[in-house]
Amino acid sequence: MLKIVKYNGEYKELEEKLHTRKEDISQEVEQAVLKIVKDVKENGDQAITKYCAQFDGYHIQSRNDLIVTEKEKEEALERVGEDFVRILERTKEQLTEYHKHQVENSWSLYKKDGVIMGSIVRGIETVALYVPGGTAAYPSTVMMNAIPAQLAGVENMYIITPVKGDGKVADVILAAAHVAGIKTIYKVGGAQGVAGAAYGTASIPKADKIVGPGNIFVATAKKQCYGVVDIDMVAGPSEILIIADEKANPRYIAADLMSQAEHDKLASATLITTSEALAKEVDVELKKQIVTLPRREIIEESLTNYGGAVIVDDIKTAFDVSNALAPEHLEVLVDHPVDTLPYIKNAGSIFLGEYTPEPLGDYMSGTNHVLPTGGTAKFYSALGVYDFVKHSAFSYYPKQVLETFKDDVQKFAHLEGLDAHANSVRVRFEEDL
Ligand code: HSO
Ligand code: ZN
Repeated sequence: MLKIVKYNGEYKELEEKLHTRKEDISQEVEQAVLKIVKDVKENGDQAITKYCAQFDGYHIQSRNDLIVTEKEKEEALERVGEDFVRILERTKEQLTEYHKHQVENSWSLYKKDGVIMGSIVRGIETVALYVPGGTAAYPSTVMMNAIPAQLAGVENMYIITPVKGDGKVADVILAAAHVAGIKTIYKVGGAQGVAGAAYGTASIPKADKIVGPGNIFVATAKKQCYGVVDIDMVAGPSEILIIADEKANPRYIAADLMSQAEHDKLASATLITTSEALAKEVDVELKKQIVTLPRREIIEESLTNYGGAVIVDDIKTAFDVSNALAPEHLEVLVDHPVDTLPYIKNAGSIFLGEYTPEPLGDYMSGTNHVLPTGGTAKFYSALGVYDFVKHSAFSYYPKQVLETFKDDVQKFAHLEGLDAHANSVRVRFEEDL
């Protein structure tokens, strides 16, 4: 099942294969979404009602139909049971403990001459979290978005999520929203939900940022609304890369490769190892374990198309290849794994040692599971508190300090041909002309 190849000094081929697994946005999707966004922008709730009926079979009669009620939330909490609520609470604690280190303080500089300047860090005021419908609605993703947002000081966070004709939002999503402290949930998704959040309607408050995963229509709508609102990065298919030496456990490697392969037929799972014998053992393990897994068809397809083992001469080469691929998740299964951190340049999230399996990070290690994919870990970071804040610069200059700058600023302004700029400084030091 696992293609085993010897590394030939070239990662172009590997890179190309892994970094082009995108769903192409067709002209039709682009056009259809454009129409929906424009309609929602112009006609608000009326357009939303129309599209919810048309695409989801959900018939909104009154404004109340758009919002999850307290009763619905209570019933959902009861149905999921105490143990799941406890798990969500533990997840919240873990995420909070990790992410609170990302909280950035405002700062100010008091100069000797009386100048004061600095930067104020504030949470984005209103954030909409998109939660997909159906089986791809993960309560863990609700937590991964909500906790950093709260730590950032976001005041209003609400969920938008599609519902079918019965108007039901999954219990696990309502439970996660409850534990994460998200009070308002709108039963609208798709491009119309994104547009509603981006422009605001009579029922849906305008958001300043829209985050969360969604299908091609959602991703396209987010892209089209970017600029009116901020958006998070568009997530590509999941990927895992495992660096292992000859002592690593093939059982664990096989299990971890499949954990990401099961997400999606386009997911990728790669092993880079110094030991061909290990790669062969992993293959045996894959075949053994896959029969026990309900999503084996997806796993098989993604492993066949985007999986593989690369045999390298030494561990240093393994890190070079990994850095070039910039995987979303990187597991390091070698002796003294923590000592390898200096060699890792590009990776969304790094899992060190055999008792830090990637799925721990998907749920409860405390790190975020919203991560850059498709090689974008070269320039993007894991979702964090920093994604939910903005910085306002401030400065205060006393008259005598401005005076020392007045000539230079005027010259600078004249050089740029902006006389009114020069004038703004000059009038402060000259009597009426
Ligand atoms: N591994 C996924 C996130 C996830 N896993 C959610 C389980 N639930 C992101 O790459
Ligand atoms: Zn996962």
